[in-house]
This record gives sequence, structure tokens and C-alpha cells, in this order.
Amino acid sequence: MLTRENFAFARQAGATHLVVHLVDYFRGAAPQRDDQPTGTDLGWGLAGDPGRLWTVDELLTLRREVEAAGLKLEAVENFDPAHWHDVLLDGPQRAQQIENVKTVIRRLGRAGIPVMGYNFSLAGVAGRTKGPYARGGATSVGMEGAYDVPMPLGMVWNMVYDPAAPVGMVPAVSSEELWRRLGAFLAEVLPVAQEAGVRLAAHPDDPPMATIRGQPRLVFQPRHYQRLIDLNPSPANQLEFCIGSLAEMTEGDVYEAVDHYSQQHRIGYVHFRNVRGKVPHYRETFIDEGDVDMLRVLQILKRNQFDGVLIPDHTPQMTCAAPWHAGMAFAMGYMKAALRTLETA
Ligand SMILES: [Mn+2]
Repeated sequence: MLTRENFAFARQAGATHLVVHLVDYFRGAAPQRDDQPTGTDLGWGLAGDPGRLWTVDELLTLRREVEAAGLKLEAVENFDPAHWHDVLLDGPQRAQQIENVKTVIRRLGRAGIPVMGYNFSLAGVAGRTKGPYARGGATSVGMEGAYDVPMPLGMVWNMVYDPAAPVGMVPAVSSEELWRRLGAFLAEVLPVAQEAGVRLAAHPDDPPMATIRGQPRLVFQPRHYQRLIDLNPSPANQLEFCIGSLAEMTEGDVYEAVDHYSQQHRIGYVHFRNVRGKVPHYRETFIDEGDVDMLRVLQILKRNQFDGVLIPDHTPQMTCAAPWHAGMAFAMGYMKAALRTLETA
């Protein structure tokens, strides 16, 4: 939640920058605030108001509040499905919704927010389970097998944008068709982003399966990030670089991927989290108990002069009065110490 108290918490935990979510993932759904959504076959909740885009005033007010807490507002993460569902689905409102996306990006630029994170995905972050997966039985998320239950009409990106949609299922499209949609989206939107001084940072598929809900995915192996970069040479075409998702992928090597993409200076910001296992069987862990040597990741980023923002992304919930906050504070403390180690190496 974007409250003054949480901004103070972030600053106290040693954060310098914030990446914020403006989409309410839980609207109309069972409350699970202050934790990652997992949801049901109907996804997380209802998408927002299709007729109301984030305003410059709202964004500026948010930026001022963040700055008043001693932080910088680095990025907004994720478009609202209500504003761009037909861009993803290539539906009848696509042209108008491309304009929505352009408007949001221009407004971010006017509000001085340099990065927009996005996830070009049909099924979205679906198919994960929740359980006592992390150290000491801490509640975390993971995957216990493929999830290809078809997606009902009116749904995309694991949210419902049209509760009155007719009964039926979203027809599956080919992987090539989804890449075509992404390419068209980037070609239309990146020039606007570049002019607005905003970089668009793409998250890989979470979970990184070839299909979820029978729909294709784009970036589910490390090499697919290169295909995305090569689609469009604009310097605004960047990556929301998720170490956890990369580690969950079945091919490649997470350290090689970090080296390869940080050398190209296309990383918008980093999701710095750890995981054990690979799809379709993995679990999100505390930052110091997963398969990834997080210090080695930092060393590679430093060697390649990455100077952007790292965020903890998600962490397991700790058993206490403030499970989310404790998890985040633990990750932040670890990150601060790891960065210090790097400075003195
Ligand atoms: Mn991530």
C-alpha cells in the first residue's frame, strides 16, 4: 500500500528508490492484502476503471510524497488490464487502448518517473500455489505442476476486465502471434516513451512456462529476452530483470544471463529475489536460502557497470505481527550488507 507509513518503512530499511504498483490486484476478491496474490481460476480480482487513467496530478502527488520520505520514485510497475486488455488480446478496442498506454507513458514522463515496468502476457502470473515453502515454514509461493485450465472470456493477465463477458473460453493463440502483438506494441509505444523520457521495462513470464492456461508465453527462457531486445533498437526498450524468474527457467544459466544482458545496458531495474527449483516445480525462498548465489549476481552487475535500481521483488512472509514488512526488511538488510561487501572488495 502506498502510505506514508510504508514510505517511512522503506527508507528505514535502507531503500533509496521505490518501484510502485498502482493496480489494485485484489479488487472484488478475497482480501489478501500485504501479500502476493495467488487467486483462483478467476484470477486475482477485477481490473480497474477502464475510463480512468492515472492522472499527472496523481503521479506528481505520489512522487512528492515519496520524495518527502527521502526516496526517489524510480518506476511504476504494471499497466492496469482495464486500460490495455485489447492490446494483449488484439481485441476490438486495441487502437484506443494503445492510446491509453501512450497517454499513461506521457503522464509518467511529465511527472518525472523514468521507468514503466510491464508484463506482456495473456495468462499473467497464474498457476502458483502458496504454502509453508520457505525456511522455518515461512509462507511463500511456488508451483506444483503445469496449469493449463483455459481462461474464461472477459479475463486477461489473471484479472477479470469484463465480468459481463459471454460464457466461453479465450481461444489459444500461437506463440508467433503473441510475438507479433508485442512487436507491434513496441513499435507504436517506444517512440512515445523515448520522447517522454520513459524507459519501458519488460518482466519475463512468471511462472516461466511455455504455456499457462493453454496460452503461449513470450520470455520463458533466458534467450527470449534477447529476442525481445532485438525486436526494437530503441534505447527505451528495456528489461525488468527478474533474477527469480530467470532462475526458475529450465534452460540457460542465471549468471550467464545476468552477464549477457547487463553487458548490453538494457536492464531497466532488477528484481532481486531467490528461488529453489525450476518450473514446473519451484518455490520462492528467502534471499539467502535459494539456488542463486546473490552475491555472485551483484559482482557480475558491478563488473558490467550496472548502476540502476535493485528491489527485493517478493519475499516469504515471516511469522509475526507484520509478515510482509518483516520479509522485506530481512531482504533489505541482506542486500545492504551484500552491496557493502562489494564496495570493500
Ligand atoms: Mn519479478
